[in-house]
Amino acid sequence: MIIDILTIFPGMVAAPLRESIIGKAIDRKLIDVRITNIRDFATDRHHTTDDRPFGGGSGMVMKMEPLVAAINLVRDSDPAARVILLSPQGRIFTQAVALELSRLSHLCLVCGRYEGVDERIRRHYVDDEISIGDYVLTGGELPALVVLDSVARLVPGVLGSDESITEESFVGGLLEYPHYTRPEVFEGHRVPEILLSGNHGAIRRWRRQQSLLRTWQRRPDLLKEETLSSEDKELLGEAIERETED
Ligand code: 4GX
Repeated sequence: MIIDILTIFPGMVAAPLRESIIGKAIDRKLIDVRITNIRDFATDRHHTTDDRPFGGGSGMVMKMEPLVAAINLVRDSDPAARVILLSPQGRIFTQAVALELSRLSHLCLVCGRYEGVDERIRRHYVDDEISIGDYVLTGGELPALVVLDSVARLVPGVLGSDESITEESFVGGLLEYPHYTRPEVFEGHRVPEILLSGNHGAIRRWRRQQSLLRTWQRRPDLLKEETLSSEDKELLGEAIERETED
């Protein structure tokens, strides 16, 4: 998969991509990340990338010309590239969207700054607009990294067997069960006895029950989506009863 990132702060996206699993995926050529400085496409003496808004008011708007030149270079190289603008006005990014994007051969992530981009960019030069959530950031660079990270880990081969893809449990609508590792007792805090029992059937049931209980407690909105089996309903009922005892 090819992922282009168009930004006026290339250093901000380059550094995190060298680390960890994504860095390794790039080294292994499983993903090809290309970072383009939009400023390189500005043709004026000061390499200007922003301008004052028509109609007046405070704040600046990204200029059309350099941004369109950068987008066109990507499109000309590959008409199949999906050009995505990161913006608070986009559709909300979820695991389902990550899965959708991971099946594409080429993404082009456009990072806006200032008050945003000229409306004609959105309307005529991008294919998709994505928001990573309802809060305001200073630019699209961190959202682009969020999208890249979650999409890249779904590309076959990027995760090793030790970091297997567990989001079926998330796409499927439930939160993860609690995890423990050694030591068995830490400052008096014990690991749940059942995990040490060696009874794999009982462990599987306990984990499912914990997932159900957690989702019910913390994200009841997710539970509504999930159609629970009769065993799930029993497990959840029992856990809720235990929680609300005395
Ligand atoms: N999820 N921001 C983008 C500038 C901007 C505004 C409009 C294009 C169009 C954000 C988010 C986010 C702040 C990044 C405004 N660029 N992006 N920036 N939340 O808050 O994606």
